[in-house]
Amino acid sequence: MAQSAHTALDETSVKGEFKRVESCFRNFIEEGSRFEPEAGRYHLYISYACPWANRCLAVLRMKGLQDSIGLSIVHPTWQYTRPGKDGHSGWAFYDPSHPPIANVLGFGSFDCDGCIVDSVNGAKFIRDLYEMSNDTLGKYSVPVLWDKKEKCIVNNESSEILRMFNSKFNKFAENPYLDLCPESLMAKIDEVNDWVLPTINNGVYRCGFAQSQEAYDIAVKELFASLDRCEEILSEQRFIAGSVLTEADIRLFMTLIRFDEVYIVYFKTNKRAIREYPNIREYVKNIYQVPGMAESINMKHIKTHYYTSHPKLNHYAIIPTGSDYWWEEAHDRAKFEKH
Ligand SMILES: N[C@@H](CCC(=O)N[C@@H](CS)C(=O)NCC(=O)O)C(=O)O
Repeated sequence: MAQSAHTALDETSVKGEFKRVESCFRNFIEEGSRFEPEAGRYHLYISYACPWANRCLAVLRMKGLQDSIGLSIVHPTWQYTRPGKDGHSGWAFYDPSHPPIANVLGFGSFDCDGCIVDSVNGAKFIRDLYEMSNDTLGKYSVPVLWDKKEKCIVNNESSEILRMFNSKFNKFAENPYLDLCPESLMAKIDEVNDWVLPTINNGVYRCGFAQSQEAYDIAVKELFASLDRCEEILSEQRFIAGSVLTEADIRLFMTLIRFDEVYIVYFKTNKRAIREYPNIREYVKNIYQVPGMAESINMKHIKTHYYTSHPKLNHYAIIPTGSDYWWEEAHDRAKFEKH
């Protein structure tokens, strides 16, 4: 049955726990399949703010796929998508020269720098793309990987888009030999993802979107137990799945880089800051400084999105100051390399 338009804030259990619903478009780009890897055929829709979409952008840039896969970037502040028809608010497109916009209650003024409009479909909202693809779930999330040939969403699950970008477009990639999922490390990568996803990547959302003290208490305990586990692992090896950079690092990093600026305040994850973990701190700097990453991170969009998009959580859309950008400083992680 088709569900009505909603957002992640509506995905809670009777106990007040945040229960993320699975993505629904799950086709794969594969040689010889309906969706062939072709240069110029696919388009990626992202928000710089969204950690899931940001993974895809980072890997697109790291692999050097900018000339083969198109890109659109939404405004960080959610807007009403069907004003007067339903109360849904979500991702919207603006030209960078468009005057600043307010949150849905009319508070604040947020410019459109860094946005890229939808040159493929001329959509005004991410919701439009889902409706063009006969969506029935009613949740209009990013990332979206779009097929220009069949005019539909191929996939909206970041973990799968990441794997496609890593291996399916090597014919067109500037860095075809960069492999973030080497066969020899696959079991380890999957094992790390298995605890990082529920307790860290989604763990921060389970803290922030909890609607009961009990649900929050469980989530925050699991989150900090996993951060301690990361700190321990990273005291012994350079990257989270071993001695080389993998997909597991990109996935973990996207939560860590948002932590001190957003989650500590907004999602109440204030037991300890990331910059206070000696090894994780250096690790975050290291990943931020790998080629292709820094230009994929837009802290202004990140902060603007969270603090201005959910009036229930931050009515007046005031954005806290935050710290200096410590992740741009030199790191010590090369100490793990054998000389
Ligand atoms: N499982 C999805 C999750 C994506 C997701 O939750 N995206 C959020 C932004 S961080 C979104 O677009 N939410 C829209 C909404 O809640 O309405 C993935 O990893 O791709």
